Amino acid sequence: AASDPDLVERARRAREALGDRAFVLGHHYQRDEVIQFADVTGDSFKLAKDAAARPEAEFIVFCGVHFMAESADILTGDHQQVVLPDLAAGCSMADMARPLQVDDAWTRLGDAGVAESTVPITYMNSSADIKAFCGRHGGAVCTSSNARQALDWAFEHGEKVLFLPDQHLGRNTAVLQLGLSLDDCLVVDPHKPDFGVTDDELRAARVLLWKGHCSVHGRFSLESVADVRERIPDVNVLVHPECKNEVVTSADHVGSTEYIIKTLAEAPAGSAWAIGTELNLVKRLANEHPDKTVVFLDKTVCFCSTMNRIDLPHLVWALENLAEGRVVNRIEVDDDTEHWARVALDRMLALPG
Ligand code: CIZ
Ligand code: SF4
Repeated sequence: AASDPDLVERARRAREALGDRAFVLGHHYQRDEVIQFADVTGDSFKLAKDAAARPEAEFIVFCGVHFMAESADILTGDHQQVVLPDLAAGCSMADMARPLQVDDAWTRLGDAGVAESTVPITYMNSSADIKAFCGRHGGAVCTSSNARQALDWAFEHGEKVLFLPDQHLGRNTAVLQLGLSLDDCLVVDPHKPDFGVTDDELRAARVLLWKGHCSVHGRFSLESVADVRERIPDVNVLVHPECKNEVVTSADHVGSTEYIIKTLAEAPAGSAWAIGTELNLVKRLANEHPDKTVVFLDKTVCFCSTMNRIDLPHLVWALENLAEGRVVNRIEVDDDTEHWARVALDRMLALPG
């Protein structure tokens, strides 16, 4: 549906009034009505770096979800205020790893005698608290583009990795990129007594996978792949590594959001692509590449519901308030958490390209 013209006009006016004092970031999974006002688009890590490169911007308006706004606050200067247009835009995956649960799991590893030899690695898609946990315990952050380098680094510093919070990215990286076996991986389930694992299993495993997943990417199945191959015989199946291992294994290509965008840009005219990632991005790619067949890798509609909470009315509300001098929905990470999360982020930034 086209955006309400009155709202578009109000957003334009407020944006103009703010000028260089504001910088609007749009995650690739955002709605078109929001993306049209983004000064820059990207995945969560690129956006946080883009914000840090704009020290003159007093207000960073983050059109994305909560953990991304936290990362932007961590990586930008103290004089820059990060605003999330709707505070209810969380991430179900990030919410699956709570600080107290992770502290308890660490105690559990200690009881089994393996905490000292374990390096915690958290995916960017986690709260600042979990990033700080990794910083405090000798670990690092990773993205879907550098998960392999992060695991290699972790195995130089310990015998085991605790991978948070996405079991699928952790498993896919360990098995498909490091050549470990599925049996080297052990799921740690915060909802089971003793985390669902025995001491012997903890001692034998190489990669401990926190039992979290993305509610969008976790939905694609082997049936989705078989079905699209039947409908479009020469289709290229391209999926994000947050998908289940069996889906990634049956796909033709796997990679981060930025990789998906680049692959489509380089694909020859006339080629056909079924994309296993968030629907707003897939629809935008289909519009941008009318010379190619671009379809969503599933028959059912699959937006990220929390990403979609940021809509034009919320963006207008945030921009108009900022333009009138009221800072609304500020996301601010406390100093101690910020320090340790920054330690974990800096370890990622030091990884070999
Ligand atoms: O921006 C990112 O890092 C990604 C891939 C986000 C997401 O929600 O999966
Ligand atoms: Fe979280 Fe998945 Fe939504 Fe990304 S797409 S914000 S990982 S629930």
